[in-house]
Amino acid sequence: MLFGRHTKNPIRIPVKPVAKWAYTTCGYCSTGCSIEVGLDAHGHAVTARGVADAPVNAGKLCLKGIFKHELFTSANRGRVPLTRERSYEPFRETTWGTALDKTAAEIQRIQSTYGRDAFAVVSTGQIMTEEFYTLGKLTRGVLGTNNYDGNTTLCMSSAVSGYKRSFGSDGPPGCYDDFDHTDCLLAVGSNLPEQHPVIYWRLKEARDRRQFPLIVVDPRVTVFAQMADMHLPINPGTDVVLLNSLAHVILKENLHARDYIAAHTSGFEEFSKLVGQYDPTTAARLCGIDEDSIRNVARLYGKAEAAMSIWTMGINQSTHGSDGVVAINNLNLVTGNIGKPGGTSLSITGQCNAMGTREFSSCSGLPAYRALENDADRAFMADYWGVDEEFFPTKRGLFQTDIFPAIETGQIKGLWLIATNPMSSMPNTARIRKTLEKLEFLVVQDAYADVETTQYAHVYLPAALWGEKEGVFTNTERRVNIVRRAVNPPGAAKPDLWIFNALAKRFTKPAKLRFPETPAEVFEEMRTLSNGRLCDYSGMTHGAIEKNRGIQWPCNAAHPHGAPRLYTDGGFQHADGKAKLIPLPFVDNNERPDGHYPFWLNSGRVVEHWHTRTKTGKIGNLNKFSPTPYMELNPSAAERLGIRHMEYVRVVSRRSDAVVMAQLTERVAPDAVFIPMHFHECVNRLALGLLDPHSRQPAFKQSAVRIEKIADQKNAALANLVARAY
Ligand SMILES: Nc1nc2c(c(=O)[nH]1)N[C@H]1C(S)=C(S)[C@@H](COP(=O)(O)OP(=O)(O)OC[C@H]3O[C@@H](n4cnc5c(=O)[nH]c(N)nc54)[C@H](O)[C@@H]3O)O[C@H]1N2
Ligand SMILES: Nc1nc2c(c(=O)[nH]1)N[C@H]1C(S)=C(S)[C@@H](COP(=O)(O)OP(=O)(O)OC[C@H]3O[C@@H](n4cnc5c(=O)[nH]c(N)nc54)[C@H](O)[C@@H]3O)O[C@H]1N2
Ligand code: SF4
Ligand SMILES: [Mo]
Repeated sequence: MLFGRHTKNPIRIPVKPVAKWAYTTCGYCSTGCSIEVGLDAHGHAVTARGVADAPVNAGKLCLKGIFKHELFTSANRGRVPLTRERSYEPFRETTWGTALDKTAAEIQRIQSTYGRDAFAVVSTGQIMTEEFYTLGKLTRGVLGTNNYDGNTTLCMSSAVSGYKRSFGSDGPPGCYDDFDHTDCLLAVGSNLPEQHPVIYWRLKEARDRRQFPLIVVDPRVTVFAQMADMHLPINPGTDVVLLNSLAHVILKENLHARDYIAAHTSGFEEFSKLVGQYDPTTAARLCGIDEDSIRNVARLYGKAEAAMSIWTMGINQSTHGSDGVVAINNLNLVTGNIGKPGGTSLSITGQCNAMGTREFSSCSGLPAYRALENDADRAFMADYWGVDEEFFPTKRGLFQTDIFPAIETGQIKGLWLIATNPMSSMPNTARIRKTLEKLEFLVVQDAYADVETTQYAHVYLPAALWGEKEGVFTNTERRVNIVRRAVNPPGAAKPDLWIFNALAKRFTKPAKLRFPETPAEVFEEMRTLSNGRLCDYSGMTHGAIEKNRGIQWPCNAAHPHGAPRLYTDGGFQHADGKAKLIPLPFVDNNERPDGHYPFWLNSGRVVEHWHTRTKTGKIGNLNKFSPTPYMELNPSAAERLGIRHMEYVRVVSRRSDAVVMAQLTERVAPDAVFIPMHFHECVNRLALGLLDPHSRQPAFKQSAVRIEKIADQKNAALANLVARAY
């Protein structure tokens, strides 16, 4: 097909002969777009398209989705299992039998020598729910280690913790359709147009139709902030102060929903006493938003017929991450904005299946939001799986961010990493490197053989990717959608479900405990055991999910087509059926800029890349738009330091240093810089990552750095190359 000029250098789009379309759900972000992969007559993936009748994306895809099928043939996919005795020796290619026998033997050796909890499992938000459920069964029911967590501790754990504290359970109560009903939208610490482009498209369409006010709270002038009616450039890490102050004004000016508060919440008195201290004048000094703007936003929110809040990592990744979520819930509870069209607290989820792990992986509890701390829940699952109830711990074990220090101190000796790359994604990576060196045994299960963690692995297990296997993902709005197998995995790579099952066979286990082989059989178990729970899948099947292009839980006899919202009747999951209003005193405990380290270091994402770039770094059409580790720096600060646009600079924190290219932009304040998280040996060498006390999530977005000019730009360019070599 020819476009534009037809004679000189015409644009040619090759014809892609599609013989068959395979239905899938995108495996990058949690928007949950339906994608069809186009296969040619030989079964090769040649193109992709958005599914026109899908309720989430109505045919739209962002650029990551458009090029996602290129992953199947991308460089350095793992094709064969690898082993070695010591982590400084070269790997040897081996068979699945040998690799799995060795893994099982090492797990048994470590557990029998040092105790069951000395072997830890850290997984992800990026495999299928059937795989999560099976891994949970293996870990809780067979291995019996309580040190089992996922990278969701870097991502959603503040949202989970905040939902549990406020409503008595995890589970985002709203949906994308709420944009079409709201009269005011507050977006806190979220850059929707870059990180969830198709959710942003839904929001923009709704605003084009109904012109409701959009307020964006972010220290940075993001694309989203530029699209807003009002941008509140908050001081880093002080959102709780702003949110307390909004509640202060709402109560003071009598804009709160008295009847709703009386009928459906507890704790109002202590809550109102605490927010009484956060008058706009006092709050303005702490959070940097002037008092008139605070009053303005509070009035807009309080007077709106329906108002909603969305948030992402600007809230979750903070030392007050869980409190920030609770503060948002408080605001919506006092204004009666939970469970009604356009009135909600909607956490925008990160990874494609961060929701699925929360629902079924047993990481922090037991399947279908069951708790280890609850006797009846333990008894139910013990009976359902056919394991001894005493085998389950009675409270959750270490979070991911506490597992690494426990390796450092020698309490944990072996580690299994599944679809996560902590050598790049954890704060203070130099320390993580040292930590991994200490392990007696590390097994890495990843779709890419070049993932950094393999440098310290004793066994590498090559996994199939999205589209090479089947199963379901749950998106931000609780919609369960399905991925069908489009192509075969490369070489000997296997679906994670197959790997978990094959490993389970190598352990002695109770006679009744079964490990079904197909995703459909596993789904059947999940469906049955979720019956009657908040995340009720009992009315779903794989077939119905595909037919409807996703179904929102709860889906059961009462809601045969799924339900768009939770808590519509004002009943919550705490024992008294009420939601809790929780007072949130603000404690200022971040590492702050000072004379030695005068800049706030902020980090996050760009639209083209996915996390540690194991995937997007290898897709030409994505990588070429953002190939270089860079830093946003305000031109006035640059002038003071004598730094020119596109010069390489050295950024130094109390942990380590990194070389980045300076991009001069007013997007960041004169005392702040922003570095994308995507590059190895870059921003996470610098980040401190203080932990939230409730969720143990790191404050990736608040540390202090200084900037040094580099005289030798040629050498600096080489140092910068190291970070993008992967
Ligand atoms: N293109 C792309 N999309 C993705 C991902 C990806 O890697 N690439 N990853 C997915 C995942 S797992 C996640 S978790 C989401 C993350 O999605 P987002 O949270 O939207 O993305 P981030 O860029 O991490 O951070 C959002 C904003 O938080 C702001 N922020 C920093 N400090 C503060 C603060 O103190 N207060 C407030 N209010 N804001 C602050 C930052 O300036 C930044 O603009 O994106 C998902 N989507
Ligand atoms: N400084 C800073 N650091 C951050 C953040 C930040 O904003 N700033 N954000 C944090 C957040 S929100 C997140 S979610 C984390 C993400 O951190 P990570 O999870 O460590 O990053 P990914 O690159 O997504 O790693 C996923 C790995 O899984 C592999 N993989 C993909 N699909 C499959 C599969 O189906 N099976 C298997 N076995 N492997 C697969 C990929 O190849 C990749 O190596 O980073 C955190 N780190
Ligand atoms: S918005 Fe998210 S789910 Fe949709 S195509 Fe882009 S990366 Fe995939
Ligand atoms: Mo995330």
